[in-house]
Amino acid sequence: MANDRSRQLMSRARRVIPGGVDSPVRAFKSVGGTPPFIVSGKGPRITDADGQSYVDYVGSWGPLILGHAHPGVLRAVKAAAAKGTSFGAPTELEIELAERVCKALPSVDCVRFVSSGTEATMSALRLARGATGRRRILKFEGGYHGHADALLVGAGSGVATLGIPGSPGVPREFTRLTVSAPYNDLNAVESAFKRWGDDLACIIVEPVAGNMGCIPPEPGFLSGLREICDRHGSLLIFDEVMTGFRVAWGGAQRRFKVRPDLTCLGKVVGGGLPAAAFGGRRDLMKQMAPDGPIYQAGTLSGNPLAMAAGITTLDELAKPRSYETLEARATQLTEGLTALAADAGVEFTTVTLGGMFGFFFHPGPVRNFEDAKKAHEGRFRRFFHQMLSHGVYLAPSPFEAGFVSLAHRPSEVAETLEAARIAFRSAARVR
Ligand code: KE4
Repeated sequence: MANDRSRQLMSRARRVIPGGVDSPVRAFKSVGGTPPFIVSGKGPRITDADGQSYVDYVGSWGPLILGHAHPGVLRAVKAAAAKGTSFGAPTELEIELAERVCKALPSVDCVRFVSSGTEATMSALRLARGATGRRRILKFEGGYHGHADALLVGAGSGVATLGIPGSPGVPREFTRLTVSAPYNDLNAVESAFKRWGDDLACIIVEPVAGNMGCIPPEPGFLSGLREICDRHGSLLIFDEVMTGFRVAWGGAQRRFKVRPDLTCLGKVVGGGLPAAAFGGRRDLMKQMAPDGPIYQAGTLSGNPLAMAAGITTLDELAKPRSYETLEARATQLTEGLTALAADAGVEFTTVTLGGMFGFFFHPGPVRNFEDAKKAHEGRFRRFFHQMLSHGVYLAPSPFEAGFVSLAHRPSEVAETLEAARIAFRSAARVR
């Protein structure tokens, strides 16, 4: 499929932007080829610079849960913009969105808006360390919480290991206080607490892992983390940047009935504009400046346009049956894919939670990052490009999740499955 215009744009972009992209995953390094430069989106579809349109299952990595250019969101953003785009002063719109977040997530008494998920998790970690007076944090291998230094930790191997820098430029001193354990492994977490328990400020976890493919928590995993934190006086942070308002109205904490001490939100909460948040117990949040001593700030935090988009998005999602519709659409897709993979004789496993899904070219089960890395990358790459050339836009990495929106109809899924029929046959030929 000719993507001449995107190729031209990519060579121009690379002259002034590293890798031609403002976020690495967009460069298609995991799958090869030139990424389409997108010019517009409408509902479940996006259109690229060569005029090719795609059924979109990335949705800007999660935020576009209502679909692209939702009329209500556009109206709200235009109305807010007509009054000015930013004031650096308190506005009522921030209260409106904060009240909606606190009502939807019972564990969140109080919330602060920031401009990215990275800022949300970075701030939540500082609060956990400041509130407990402890230095160490525990995360999970394959868990991604944005690119703050302490969280850019290479996956350790084996049980619980001390973090090793996951990127040049991150000094070992910055990751030595980060403990890393395999996802879904409570024994590893217990052994970490045996060794460092009295210095562990918190556990930060994606309650559904969405950055190593999509891996759900095993029964008892999240409640086990809650119990371990209570036993050791550590705080439990749910990074719901991806799962918040995605897997259920009250996020994964509502779906799995486990109450974290702090929650990070992003993506959906900003309705496609730059907004994220961290919040939780009032006794913790009141320690944030200016009420308390723990500092955090942001020029564009609570930006009125992003607040307007977030408010409209949450109000749409709050309508009856939104999550049943999202889950039904995602299930129609993953069940169809599973059947087609079987027809093509391809080992394949899928996960569906609310409007989020994932798949692996792997017989299953996929419990953690080690398992995910054993999936067949060559078949993923072939499948990805076959789907792209047949008008279906999936995440360009096997270590990402997929997203449906309320704009995806059964007809888009049927169109997707038609493309998948061909794509699986082609993938089956990759040994
Ligand atoms: P941002 O700083 O990208 O807004 O959020 C960081 C973040 C935090 N926590 C979780 C669970 C996340 O998934 C993310 C960001 N997700 C990636 C996609 N897996 C964003 C896409 C990108 O990096 O370009």
